[in-house]
Amino acid sequence: MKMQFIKVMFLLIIYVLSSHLYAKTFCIGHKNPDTDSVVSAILASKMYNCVPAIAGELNNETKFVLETLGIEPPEVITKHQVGNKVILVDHNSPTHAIDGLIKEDVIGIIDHHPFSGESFLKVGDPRVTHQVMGSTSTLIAQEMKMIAPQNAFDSSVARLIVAGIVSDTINLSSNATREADRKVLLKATAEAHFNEVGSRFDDFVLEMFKKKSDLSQLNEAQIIMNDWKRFDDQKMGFGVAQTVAPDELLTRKSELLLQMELIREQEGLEYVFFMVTDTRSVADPAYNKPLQSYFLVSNNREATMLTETFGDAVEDMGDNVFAVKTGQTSKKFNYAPELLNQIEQTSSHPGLSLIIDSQGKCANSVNVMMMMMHRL
Ligand SMILES: [Mn+2]
Repeated sequence: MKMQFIKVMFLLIIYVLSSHLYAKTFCIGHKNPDTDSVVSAILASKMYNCVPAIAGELNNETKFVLETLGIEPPEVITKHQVGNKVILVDHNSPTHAIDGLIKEDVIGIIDHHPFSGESFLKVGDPRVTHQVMGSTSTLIAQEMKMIAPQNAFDSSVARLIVAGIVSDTINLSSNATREADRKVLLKATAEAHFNEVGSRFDDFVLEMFKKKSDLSQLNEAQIIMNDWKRFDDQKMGFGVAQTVAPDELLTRKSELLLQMELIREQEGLEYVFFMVTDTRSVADPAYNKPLQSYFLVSNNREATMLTETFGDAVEDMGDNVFAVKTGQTSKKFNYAPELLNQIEQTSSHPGLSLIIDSQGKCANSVNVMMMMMHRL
């Protein structure tokens, strides 16, 4: 109870600070914004009197969410102006934040990702709200309830909360899901009144999954970097595509593999991972495969690292596809930290050696190099 009082007081202080002291305060999500990060920025803006902002273009899923709910997309900011203040939502470190951001201008962080040494503020700092759970939207929804426990969510706020949680937790199927996510989603769904926007919860969720899966307008580099994080310390890049139609995506495998090598080159990375999560079972109960993540592997370096990290759980499915059968789906809580940990412990990187040979399109490394050079 006492902790709760302190927390409420802290939230009020941040509110007052953000509304009076500074010329402009933004609540902003991470680069390559996803639905949770955009929704969190909008929700935070309602609590802290800050301007909601996003650090890049909206993806298909988020566009659908905002259009359906009749909500204006937040302002896009890609470069920080020193002097403006920011509350970071859904991220905590410079690698994932807008360019030019300095620690002195960060007045708060609300995030569910793990914190590392490079984070702008530390867990335990009163300006930080951090809890391990499935989405930042859950975290902010909890804070809203803390301030006004007896009030129902405004229906438009409730719909946003639903979208943020459903997106980040794969509708509560991801192993990153916590009890808090279930509780808040239940409450928000009851208060969302989807009929007011001509929809139903189930249809809305299904359409979100379909929109997330629609990668047809993107080229292969954009697909890999659509949901992408860099981890500078270990020179690792990690992209994810969640799709209800993995077979459709795999028809573009040769080009995806090639692009992974190009990205390694262009971004100066040692490791490039691209994970495809088959979410069809969530959208289609008759589908007989479980929620499962696969890695597309273009190079022996990643193949070796996957095997060293996940051991017997790794299955080489052939043709550059590796399944990791740990039952996990979460990049931020499982795959990224475990791979980073393993890379850190590896004294020298295994040599680069291309294993792209699917469909004879890039039959040998000379061909691949020629194709790469052609594209540069
Ligand atoms: Mn998130």
